[in-house]
Amino acid sequence: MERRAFLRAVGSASVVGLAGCIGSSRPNTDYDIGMGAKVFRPERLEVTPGTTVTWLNTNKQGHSVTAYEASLPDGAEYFASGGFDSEEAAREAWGSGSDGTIFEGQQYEHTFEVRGEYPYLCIPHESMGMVGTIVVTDDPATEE
Ligand SMILES: [Cu+2]
Repeated sequence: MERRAFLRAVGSASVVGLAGCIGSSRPNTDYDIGMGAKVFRPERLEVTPGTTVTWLNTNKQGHSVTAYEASLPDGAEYFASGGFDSEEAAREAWGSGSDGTIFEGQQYEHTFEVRGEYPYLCIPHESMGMVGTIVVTDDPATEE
């Protein structure tokens, strides 16, 4: 009798646990932009100011998220995986030791405050068209 009561309690607790964990306990599905073979998905993402965007490398190859510095909105903070404060520094670090690489299953995130368009690239795959754009707007399109 005691054992049955125990099992029933565990059973109902785990159902509650599953319902409450969507998103938080499954980090590999909790991201905004996936990095595929040579592509960011989606390529263009619109968000409201103050949104934290999360990239996840869903691919076996290493990638980077590196902002095009000259194209950022006025007053916007520079962003790049590896934490570099300029595009030049990010490219140099990649060239000398692949610093800033996001490996398979790893994430990178950045919070966007200033409205405008933020084009960015993946350093090793830029020439193959692996580029993307974050658009920060008060009226984002719902496509994601
Ligand atoms: Cu890439």
